[in-house]
Amino acid sequence: MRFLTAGESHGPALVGILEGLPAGLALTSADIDRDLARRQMGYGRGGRMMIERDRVEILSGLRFGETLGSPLALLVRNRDWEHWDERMAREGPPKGPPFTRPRPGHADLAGSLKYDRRDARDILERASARETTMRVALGAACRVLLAEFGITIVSHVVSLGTVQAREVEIRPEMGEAIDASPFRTADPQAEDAMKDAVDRAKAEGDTLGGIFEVWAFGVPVGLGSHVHYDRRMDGRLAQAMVSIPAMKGVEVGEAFAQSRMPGSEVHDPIAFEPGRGFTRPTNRAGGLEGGITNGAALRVRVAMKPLSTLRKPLPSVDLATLAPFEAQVERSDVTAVPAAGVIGEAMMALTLADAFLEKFGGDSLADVRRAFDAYQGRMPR
Ligand code: EPS
Repeated sequence: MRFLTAGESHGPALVGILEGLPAGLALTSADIDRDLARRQMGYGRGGRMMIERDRVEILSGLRFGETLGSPLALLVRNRDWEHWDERMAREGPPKGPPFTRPRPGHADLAGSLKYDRRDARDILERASARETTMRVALGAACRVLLAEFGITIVSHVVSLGTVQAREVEIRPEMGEAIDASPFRTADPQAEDAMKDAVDRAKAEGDTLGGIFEVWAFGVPVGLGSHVHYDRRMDGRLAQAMVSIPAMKGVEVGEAFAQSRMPGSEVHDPIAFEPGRGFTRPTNRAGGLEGGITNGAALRVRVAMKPLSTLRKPLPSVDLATLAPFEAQVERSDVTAVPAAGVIGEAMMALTLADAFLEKFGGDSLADVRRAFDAYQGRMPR
């Protein structure tokens, strides 16, 4: 399976192509719109989220509600385009002032130097996290495939700024309850402190980062492989997660805490229960051993830096004059950690679906199911 996305934040639309889904999968635009709406939620977003109402248009790959095995092509229009059609015109002379004061922490400066652009808007329009809309749309289609095989993906916010949610056991059916929280936290008691932190950061013209966690339940043993570096599932998930704009760190399970513990307290003892097969009373490994899924739930944590667009800007240097200035102020969000968890789910879905089809791949859903059932049938029980 492979996918491509394209689109600028204030261009007419975002587009994506997902190639490799089997034929015969029941899929609706509502399946995709649900995740698009979830990505728009969360306390701390800015004015843009009041404008956009992300809805997918399915252009190809689907007929009478079933996938055809041909590329799935999706389109999401940017409603804000009507305010930007002149400044983002695809043809004709430039209109409007260029963006010349790069924001520290954003792609503005490195991108402008690399691509030899005088107007950093040429860079920031694509570096914008608006791009993740299409990842979420494509990931939603993968989520539908995974659900056919009993795999459920759930995310939640672990911390926002310095506010830490209490440790709560996450279960597959908790997705809706987590979505009901404006911070997408599984600990409602943390919400007031999170709101205070966002309100304070907003009043100070500042931004907040945080940590979210993505779980995948019902994952079979054997996705990914130990045999080569680029087939290891932990490496693939880390790449997928840190590729989300503003993500700077990732851990499988509780890797950083475990680095300070003795091995005897870190590794999960193995048991065998007739009828259930191999089991583990604990899941400290986060569902991965040797780069292979081990049948336990996958657990990945991702650290997001505070957004780099600050209303109280940091020192910067003008690209045109090379004189010191304060960075340009753009409309932005105070925090987007709750939405980032939804994007993390999409990257989990895209990565898992890819590995799942590598292992059980067939041209039709029925072929995939036969391969899956035969494999499960040979597992010791
Ligand atoms: C973003 C800035 C804001 C965010 C945007 C990412 O957009 P705007 O510049 O239009 O105010 O709202 O995120 C989205 C549009 C989105 O859909 O997530 C940035 O600079 O990265």
